[in-house]
Amino acid sequence: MANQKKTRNQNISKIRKLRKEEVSVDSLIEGIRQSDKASLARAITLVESSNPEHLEQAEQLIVKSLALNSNSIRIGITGVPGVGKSSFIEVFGKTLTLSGKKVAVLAVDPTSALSKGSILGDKTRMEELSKDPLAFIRPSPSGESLGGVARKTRESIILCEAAGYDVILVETVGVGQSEIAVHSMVDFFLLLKLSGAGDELQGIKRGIMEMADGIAINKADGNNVERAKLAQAEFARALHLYPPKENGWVPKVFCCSAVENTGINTLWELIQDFTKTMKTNGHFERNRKLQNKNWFLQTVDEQIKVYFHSKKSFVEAQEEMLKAIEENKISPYHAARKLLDGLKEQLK
Ligand SMILES: Nc1nc2c(ncn2[C@@H]2O[C@H](COP(=O)(O)OP(=O)(O)O)[C@@H](O)[C@H]2O)c(=O)[nH]1
Ligand SMILES: [Mg+2]
Repeated sequence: MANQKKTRNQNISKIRKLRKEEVSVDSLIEGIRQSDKASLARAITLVESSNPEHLEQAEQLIVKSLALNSNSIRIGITGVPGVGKSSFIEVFGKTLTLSGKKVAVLAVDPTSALSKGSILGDKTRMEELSKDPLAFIRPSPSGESLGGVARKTRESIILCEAAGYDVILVETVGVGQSEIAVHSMVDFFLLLKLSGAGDELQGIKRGIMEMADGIAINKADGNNVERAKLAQAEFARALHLYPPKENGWVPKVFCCSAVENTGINTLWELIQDFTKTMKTNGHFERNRKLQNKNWFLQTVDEQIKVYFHSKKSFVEAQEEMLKAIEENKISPYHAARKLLDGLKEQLK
């Protein structure tokens, strides 16, 4: 009995807390305009929520945020776990805030729901930045799929921009497909690498060299400096073998160290040079528009899938086909066609 009462009281206090937390979209937008971090954090929580009641509010927040002008630069940072991304962001972020820039740090880590480790790691690695009034740090949204996490992060970028953040840094875990997702939401994509035992290009993920706008050989400090320089030369040579990018940009390689705070200014100059060049030749805007169009198309594809898989008749027809395939009565391709022809009939 006592336990039941306790649970009931807990539930009541939860409901009260939720009610208290409810704030209107307009007051949140006002807070965001004034760059109030608590309002920004709340808005992001709404965007991340899977509660259908929050969906509409989240959409309104995004629409209103998009209407606010922004002149931001979005930078993606990738590299294998342990390469030093978070430490790098701490030092890079501090350099930017010292020059008066407002910096938002977001992360895409679809594994974060499983292992809370990376979030804790980031907090300790970004100790100074997390206390900085000009910086806003938000750990990766949790979500069951990379697609879900990516959507939430994209929308968080828009909210941060509405709150006046000039530089948006998006860290990826550097495993699986998360780089591709982050690459599709940023203007500049930075790859962090370590100098190894000589053959630097071995083991590098396919496609990642083509995605990078800059490559930083990290931890170039102590007795690692020479090796880092050799790696830099090797990467520079390798990059020459790639066909030029459509936007005309030639990716650059440089050495850096978060411990000794070297190479950080080189990167910032590189990014400024990149932004200026891309804005002049029109690729900056073009790329953002292309990203938006791709994002739209991808969402439509996903939603179509979700819609059909939620339909009983579709699931049943699929089961039927699976059974026929199991019994060797139909070829997989034929079965797929038959199933889709049935759908097309229904849509007519
Ligand atoms: N020597 C050296 N160590 C570094 C540097 N940056 C990070 N580290 C160390 O590398 C480890 C991983 O760093 P972290 O920033 O968490 O990497 P992440 O997993 O890519 O975010 C930590 O032990 C850091 O102290 C650097 O510039 N030089
Ligand atoms: Mg990290």
